Amino acid sequence: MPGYHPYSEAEAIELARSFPDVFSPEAELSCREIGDGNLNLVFHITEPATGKGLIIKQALPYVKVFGESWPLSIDRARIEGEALRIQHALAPELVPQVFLTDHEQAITVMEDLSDHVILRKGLMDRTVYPRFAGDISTFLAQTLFFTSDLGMSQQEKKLRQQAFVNVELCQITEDLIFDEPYREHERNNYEDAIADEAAALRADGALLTEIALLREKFLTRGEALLHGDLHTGSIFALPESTKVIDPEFAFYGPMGFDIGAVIANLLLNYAGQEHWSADDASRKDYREFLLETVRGTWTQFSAKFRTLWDEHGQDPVFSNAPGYQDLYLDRLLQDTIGFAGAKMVRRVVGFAHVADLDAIPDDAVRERAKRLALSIGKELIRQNRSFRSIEQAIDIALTAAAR
Ligand code: SR1
Ligand code: MG
Repeated sequence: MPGYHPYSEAEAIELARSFPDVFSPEAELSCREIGDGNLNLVFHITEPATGKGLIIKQALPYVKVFGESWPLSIDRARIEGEALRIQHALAPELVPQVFLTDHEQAITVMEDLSDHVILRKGLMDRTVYPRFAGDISTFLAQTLFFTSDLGMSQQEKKLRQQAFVNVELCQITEDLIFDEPYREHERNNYEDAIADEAAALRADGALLTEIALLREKFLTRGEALLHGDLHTGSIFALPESTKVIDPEFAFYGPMGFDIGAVIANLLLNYAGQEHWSADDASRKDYREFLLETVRGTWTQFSAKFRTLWDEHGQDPVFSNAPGYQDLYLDRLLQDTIGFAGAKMVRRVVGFAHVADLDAIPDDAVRERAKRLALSIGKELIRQNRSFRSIEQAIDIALTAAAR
């Protein structure tokens, strides 16, 4: 990494000054390092006098939450910058604008979105996002369709796949989602209170087979350019706006992995609603909003994806084969459900968790919420290949919560 070094706040301010369209030359700027994810530095530079701001994100050469003994390629910053540009072109209202990428310093300079809230926090505060299902389904349909063999030149797609070979970040997913939770591993992380659940995962042959099938799909199916880590910490939201950030895990993979990530994280928050008393009417209301958003994400995605296919399909064999589109969408729903389940399980017993569950202060309630998340996740995994409708996922969540 010749020349690379992690930036100080003073260096971030200096870089920000080279954006005269945002800051005037004499501006008083302030800077805060606000990175709360697992991997990167994120500087928020603002000019208090005008309220204008910029975000400067820099990849560290190791996993920040683990330490320098877990090295990680900074090439992920190049991948993130390129993915953001492609996704912004396909869904301009839903992805921030990138102003600069510097591959040597692993830096991406982008639009300030600090008026938005990280969706995970918004959901934990029980904010209702009426636009979210519509927005995220548009993001998913546009980015997945137009980067796939259905919606772009199949020759250009092969060339693009080369630019998105993301070996180390994919390995994180392969290990943390499709391997470690299903065996004893030093990186697994669960409370003693649910050790029985972790042991049961390791002994559940039918579940292990489904995980093997999902792992195989993740490893081998280069269907579209994925975001690759589309959890609710990778989304900024307001009730009237949605912005998808952080595609450093981008690679060519199975479409259902992105759709499943959204659904999994809505359902993790659904399980986290145990925090509120069962007598609290707003717990029921908020869960209804979450399930409606799960339903809307899939139904609106599939309708938009079909329309794009009908209007912009590039492959006459695919477009002219009777029933092929239906079979494709059926299989995509099944993949989505399987990946959603795997993503729920890993957030309870694997290395990296979610605050929707971990931040519940009461031990007994937190344990109940984690058991609920596991029960929904396992059922999604078990049943994924027999799914015909998103309503089955809603029924699984309702039944598990009623127990
Ligand atoms: C080692 S990184 C842990 C997790 O953080 C990222 O956001 C991904 O979800 C990854 O699995
Ligand atoms: Mg991230």
